[in-house]
Amino acid sequence: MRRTLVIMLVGLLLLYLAPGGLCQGCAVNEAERPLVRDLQKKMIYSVNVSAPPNPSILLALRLAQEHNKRIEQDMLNKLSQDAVERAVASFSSGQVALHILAQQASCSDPRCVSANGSTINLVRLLEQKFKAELQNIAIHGNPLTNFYQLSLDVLALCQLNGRLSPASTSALLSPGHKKYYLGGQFSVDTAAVAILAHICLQTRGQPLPPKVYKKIRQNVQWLVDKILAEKRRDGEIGNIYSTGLAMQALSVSSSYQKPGAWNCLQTLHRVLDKIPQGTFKNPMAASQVLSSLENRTYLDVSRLNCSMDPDNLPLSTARPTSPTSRLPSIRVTYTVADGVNNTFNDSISVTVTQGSIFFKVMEVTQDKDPSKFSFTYTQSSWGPYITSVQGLQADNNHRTYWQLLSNGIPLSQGAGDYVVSNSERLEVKFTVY
Ligand code: CBY
Repeated sequence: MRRTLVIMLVGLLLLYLAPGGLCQGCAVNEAERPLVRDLQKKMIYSVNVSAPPNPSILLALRLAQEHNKRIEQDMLNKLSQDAVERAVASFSSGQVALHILAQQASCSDPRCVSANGSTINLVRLLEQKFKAELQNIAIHGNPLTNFYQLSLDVLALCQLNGRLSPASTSALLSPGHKKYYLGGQFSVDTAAVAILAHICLQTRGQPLPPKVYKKIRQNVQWLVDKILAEKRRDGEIGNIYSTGLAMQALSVSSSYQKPGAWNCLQTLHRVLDKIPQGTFKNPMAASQVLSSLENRTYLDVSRLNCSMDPDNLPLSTARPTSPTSRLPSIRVTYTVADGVNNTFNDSISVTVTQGSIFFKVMEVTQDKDPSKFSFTYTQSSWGPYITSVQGLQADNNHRTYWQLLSNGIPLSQGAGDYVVSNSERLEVKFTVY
């Protein structure tokens, strides 16, 4: 009797210490499934006819366990149409990569995407866009976009057996401050996607020459250690918005971690706890966290079998609407400042209704005093991205951007999501990253 007990305890201990630790079984249980369903529905309802379709959303829905086939097919058609119409001229390399992954996850061939009588080869297009990124690095020292997108590019090219040299790729994604740090802060998001890209290189295609194999292992070890160093006591890794990607990366790199280095279930529960608080109401945020809740990663897209999918996510036709009520006013101060050359620093106090977002404050002040507070923005997949204030433009080649702050602390949400509070000191500051 005692022997059986001892064997059972040893067994449990071994399970705990096994590579990946508690992560075997690090997915939601049936009781938690409604939270995942909630995220899926939010993503589906967020689809807006006037905004471009978002490949990250379809990618995440395809990696989920429950499906609504009609909606997924509809999204795929819209993405194909968008790719045919806009990809060559206006997609960044990372956008092409995400479109490729979304197509592959839908069991559709990214080399042959058709809509309205036209066809495009997204893999060839990505090869060209990736080349342009490398040329920009050679000329300006920076890619056209950033190392997050370069990692997405490598991941997509690797998964689709596109043209890619493992030797130069491992040099490209090797440790480096300018690659993996944004404004002095280690970018967990970037490192996470880089890990997925490296693991793909390790496991796909021809066996690697020993030197390249070693280099890849060194890169991954550095990236894993850096990510683990960003782990917080509450289970978040980086911040809550990088945690989903970090979970994907750590779950495919368990052989690089010391036993017990990461408690996957703690992180999973931290994320689940945040869902009812509306933390992932931005559909892009939801898309980046969903797959980790199902214990899936972007490396799984090539393994999906679409014909086996259940069609078991029914949706009510009525979209949820938020109640409208009269809200009290609040007062905030708003500052715009050139923190790079110190050419201007202007402040104003404004009144907005309670529950207003940062972007609203910017619009109200622009109307009040356009000479000081005029700004421009572009619509990104995350929402409005501020590109200039008082005519001063953010410039990727100079690594400048408009940083959002509250009471002197950089925000972890964009202008379209961050809800402001009474007597808050808001600032938009020209900064180098
Ligand atoms: N996607 C990309 O190219 C973006 C990659 C990313 C690392 C991204 C975060 C990570 C992700 N998971 O998607 C990223 N941000 C980058 C690279 C950048 C830089 C963009 C310029 C470039 N080189 O391409 C830059 C300028 C440093 C940057 N992010 C700025 C900002 C601020 C935007 C302010 C503005 N001008 O509107 C802001 C708001 C930070 C601030 N306080 O000013 C910001 N980023 C935030 C908060 C975020 C997070 C968004 C979270 C949220 N809920 O809204 C982020 C997830 C993300 C998007 N940035 Co950047 C990081 C995080 O907090 N975990 C590829 C494309 C195809 O989709």
